[in-house]
Amino acid sequence: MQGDNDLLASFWMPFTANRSFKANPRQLVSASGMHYQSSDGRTILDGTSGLWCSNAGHCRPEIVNAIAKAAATLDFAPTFQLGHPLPFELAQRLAVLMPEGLDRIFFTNSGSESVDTALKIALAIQRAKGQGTRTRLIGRERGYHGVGFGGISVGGLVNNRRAFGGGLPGVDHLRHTHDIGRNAFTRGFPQHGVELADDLQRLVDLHGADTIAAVIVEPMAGSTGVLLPPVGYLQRLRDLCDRHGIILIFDEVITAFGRVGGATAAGQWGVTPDIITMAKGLTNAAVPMGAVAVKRELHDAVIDSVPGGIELFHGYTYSGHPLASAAGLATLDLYARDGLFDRANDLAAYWEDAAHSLKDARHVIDIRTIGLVAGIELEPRPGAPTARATELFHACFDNGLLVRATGDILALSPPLIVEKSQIDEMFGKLGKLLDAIE
Ligand code: PXG
Ligand code: PLP
Repeated sequence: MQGDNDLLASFWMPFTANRSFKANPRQLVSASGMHYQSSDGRTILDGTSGLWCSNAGHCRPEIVNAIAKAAATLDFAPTFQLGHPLPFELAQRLAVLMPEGLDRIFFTNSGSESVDTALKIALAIQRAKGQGTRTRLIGRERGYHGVGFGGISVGGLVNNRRAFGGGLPGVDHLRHTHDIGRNAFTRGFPQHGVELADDLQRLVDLHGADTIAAVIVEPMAGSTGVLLPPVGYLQRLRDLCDRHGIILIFDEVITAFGRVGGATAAGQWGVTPDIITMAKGLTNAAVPMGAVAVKRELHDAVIDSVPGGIELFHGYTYSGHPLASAAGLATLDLYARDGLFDRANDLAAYWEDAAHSLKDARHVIDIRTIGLVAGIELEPRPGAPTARATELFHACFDNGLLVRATGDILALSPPLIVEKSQIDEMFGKLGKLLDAIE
């Protein structure tokens, strides 16, 4: 017999301990602004913008109405060899937010698709420029680039890789930049570690620049625990890529749309890559959508390399979907109208102080913040790594606060509409729960 009488059985949940969830389910049933409502009737303060994505807060009427209107006007139209107005408008608006030069936009449905798209575009660019021997892709340890085969190949998380075979051939990795020994409790960017960018030079020396197509990094590694780039690191990567003809991709699925105080980390931190991947905050997560921004001359190289017909054999049925495009336009309007990127900047110092108030709390071995994101690293419980953070995640939820736990790190990334009193509430609760947990 198909199906099951047990309502929870059929949904194979993503990145979830399915058995323990289904034994003790925690469900969210509605949301508004800074809060979720749980199925047992409690109000939960959203310390993580869902999964780093609802940057303008939940169920904003402007976005809801735009989606409803789009659904009733043009529910779907192909973008293969046909068009409809909304994605053109959104691409043009998005281009304005990108760093100078990156004004050609490809639409996807997620961060993972954006990453695979960016990697494929990088390969196509090299080939179009007569550099077809450049097929090698470089990622970084502790990088998270989603779950497509491209993304897990350049990604640097063993759990996301080991069950799934060898991945793409010819991939290599830079070392990660996380160094608590030298950088613990630094405010802002860590002082130590710029030399780790020279790993790219080592890979050039090892493999030959003429085999390397692209390097992809998160400007700030989000999901592996808020790992900030050492001072000078991103610029040095940029310089090495320029010297060796390597395409630099910034994966800004988390950092774009205000998280670090600007439209992109690239713009905010003054280092311009060749390609930027985005998703999440693009539509405030109200409809799935991702995007890839590409430097105009690199885009043109691909277009001009083909005498006629389709230039890039790539695209998704839902690239530029009407509902997603409408949600994106309404979201960008909200960010601009409410000045939410500036708000993140204005609140950053308060946020940093609030996070660092936990410096002497039990178990805490490092605190890192930038913009409206914080990583709080805990001493692993002896013999039970990750258990402490996982228990804290559950304890926070039971006490009305949503945080993320990754390894032994707690990550907070609230909607950019957060109030100071809610920041106090978040770190106040965390402090008490840290005290209470073993
Ligand atoms: N790149 C980066 C930098 C990401 O953070 C992806 C790609 C993949 O995006 P999609 O939309 O395919 O999930 C991400 C996603 C967490 C967490 O708990 C982080 C992500 C997703 C889910 C959970 O830190 N990042
Ligand atoms: N699989 C099959 C059989 C398909 O026909 C398609 C698209 O037409 C896909 C996968 C890809 O789906 P999407 O374009 O939504 O990524």
